[in-house]
Amino acid sequence: MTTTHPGWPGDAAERYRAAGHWTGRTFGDLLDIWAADRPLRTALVDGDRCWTYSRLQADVDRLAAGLRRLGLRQGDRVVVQLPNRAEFVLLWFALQRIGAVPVHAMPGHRRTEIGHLLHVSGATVCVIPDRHARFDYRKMLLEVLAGQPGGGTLRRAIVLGDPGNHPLFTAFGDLLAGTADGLAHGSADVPRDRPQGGPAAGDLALLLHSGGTTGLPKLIPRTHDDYAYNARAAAEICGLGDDSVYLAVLPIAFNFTLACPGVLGTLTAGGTVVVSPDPSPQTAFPLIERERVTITSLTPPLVPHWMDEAASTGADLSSLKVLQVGGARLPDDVARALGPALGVTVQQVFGMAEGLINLTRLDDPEDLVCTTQGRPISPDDEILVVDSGGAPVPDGVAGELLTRGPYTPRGYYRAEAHNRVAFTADGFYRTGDVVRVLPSGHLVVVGRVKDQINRGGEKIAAAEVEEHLLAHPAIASAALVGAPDERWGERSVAFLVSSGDLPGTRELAAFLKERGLAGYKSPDQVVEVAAMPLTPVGKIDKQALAEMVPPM
Ligand code: OOB
Repeated sequence: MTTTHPGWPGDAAERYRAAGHWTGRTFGDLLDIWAADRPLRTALVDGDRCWTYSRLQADVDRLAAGLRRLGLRQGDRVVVQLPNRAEFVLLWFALQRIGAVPVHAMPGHRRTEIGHLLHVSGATVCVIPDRHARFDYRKMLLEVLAGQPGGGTLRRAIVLGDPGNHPLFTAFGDLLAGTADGLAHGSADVPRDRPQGGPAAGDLALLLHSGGTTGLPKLIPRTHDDYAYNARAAAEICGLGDDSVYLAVLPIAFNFTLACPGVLGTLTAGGTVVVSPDPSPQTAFPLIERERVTITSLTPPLVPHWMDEAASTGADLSSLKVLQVGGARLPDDVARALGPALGVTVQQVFGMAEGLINLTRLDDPEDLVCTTQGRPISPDDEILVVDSGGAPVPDGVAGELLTRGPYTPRGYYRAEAHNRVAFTADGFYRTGDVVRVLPSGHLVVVGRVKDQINRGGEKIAAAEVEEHLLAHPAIASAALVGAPDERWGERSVAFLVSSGDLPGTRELAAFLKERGLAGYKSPDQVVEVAAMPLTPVGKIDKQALAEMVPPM
């Protein structure tokens, strides 16, 4: 037990080591092994910039040296909010080299989410782009700081692009060039700066944020040992090798894109990672053609766009062999149509930042691929399916999925009270997902018991949004529920009891934006009710509300 989060018990850790899952290597060690093994192979491509494994290692070392000169030390947390650029990968490994811990933020996160991540993690440094998708991240960060009495723990922000002239900001480019902050002893060809010591494989490697159910999202502590195994196991199942080319279209900060097998799995296998600046097929298809991409991953709402574009353009997608889809439920009929439409093998991915990853296998029969969300990637993933009283259900019956295993941490970061609810006494994580297990071990996701809306892969914690809605002067009571939706799979519907002139959907979105909430959390639909339906114990009856949603 560390002070910030519970670790795996000694006997479990011993088993995971003995089984060869945990290898005792940090991500810094791995980068060195890869660079020695295949120095001249291409590791990373972003537009017309390209890194061999050896150049990747050299740039990571230079960046790590720059970060150290900035004062970053082992164990420091760093909030990373970068779009899909090669610099994300360089920075991530440079932090690993130092033993500093990236705290993953999504490009869509705004003041509220970033403020929360900084606060919970106690990060001293934040890394942002200057502008991205018509949004100024520097301005946002200054607003976050202005809103933190005492300024919090943040000391420095590294800006990819133009840092402007605020003293908080340092240019990413200067760090890489060794010229940051007038630290003149750095130069473009600094020797490798590798102090003795450094992180151990059991140390914290990164903090992922959970989709959240109650209140604000929790942070998930992932270690070098567990996360490297996650990426390696997924890469093996996907048959990745040194001829694999992975296109990162979803945000690299997303666990799916980074490690399932994604960027890290591809690098583990000796392949090439190509970065796509956005997930549109108009951007991705030319990259697939030019770089001969073999595998990529999508969330379900993107699938129809990719299928439409494939039918209407002459782009050569013949190199693409595997298309992973996950993050939200892929409808069975879409799964069936997708393979033939793109000429690919479809793989369903049911994963979570908390750990457990399920994949359909590339040689699974079509029926399993199209109607299930895969099976666990590790032989040591433990699965329990329980009823509402916590008792195991008979085989094949739906119930809540509980899990523990070699890459599913035993608790959230700095969340002792919540951990007692989110995990069982013997360390199983309560996923909140309702599944059915088939005799083959494949899971079918049939529902959810957590108070969360999955809007096409983006998770919305109802409680968080409700709290913001209640801050509106015209709203007396608020409840957010999900409703089936053609485009998103699920949309968010706000049921509101008014205490004045009730705002419409647009007005509400502007109100929530003003409060610094990420845009995807704004309700898609607003429904006024005179009073909330209540359960026998007097709670808002969300099941009743879900049945009251009018068509949009
Ligand atoms: C992935 O991770 P998170 O942490 O954003 O969300 C996890 C939750 C799961 O508990 C489940 O409720 C839902 O997202 N989910 C799915 C699903 N994949 C995720 N529900 C139905 N079908 C699926 N295929 O979303 C994530 C992490 C790693 C890989 C892939 C997805």
